[in-house]
Amino acid sequence: MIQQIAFNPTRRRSLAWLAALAATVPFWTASAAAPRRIAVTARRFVFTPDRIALRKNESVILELTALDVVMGFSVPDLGIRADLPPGMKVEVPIQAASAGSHLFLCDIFCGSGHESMNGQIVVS
Ligand SMILES: [Cu+2]
Repeated sequence: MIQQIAFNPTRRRSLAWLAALAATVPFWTASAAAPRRIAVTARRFVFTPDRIALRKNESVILELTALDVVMGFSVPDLGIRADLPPGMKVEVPIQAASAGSHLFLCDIFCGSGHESMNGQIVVS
């Protein structure tokens, strides 16, 4: 017995629609991806790490914790700053639109040595 499959334009349209929908799935998952989290500690007179590498347009959350006294965290190029009360995790979202190197620093005087308390965010 030979079964004949008739051309069904409605079915063909629904398959095309499904294929188009499936093609968008990677974009959904990319945009819904959770931001990468990077833990950063601050203590007199150093940030650890003092070099943070990001990809351009990558969505990142810095989890900043001061270990001893009140510190400030500032990235002037990116318009970012936060107070860091000791022992409290402070989340700072960051996303750099262009490649380059951006200085970050402590902007609250925390003792002799404060002036050299800085690091680099390197975006590639
Ligand atoms: Cu300081």
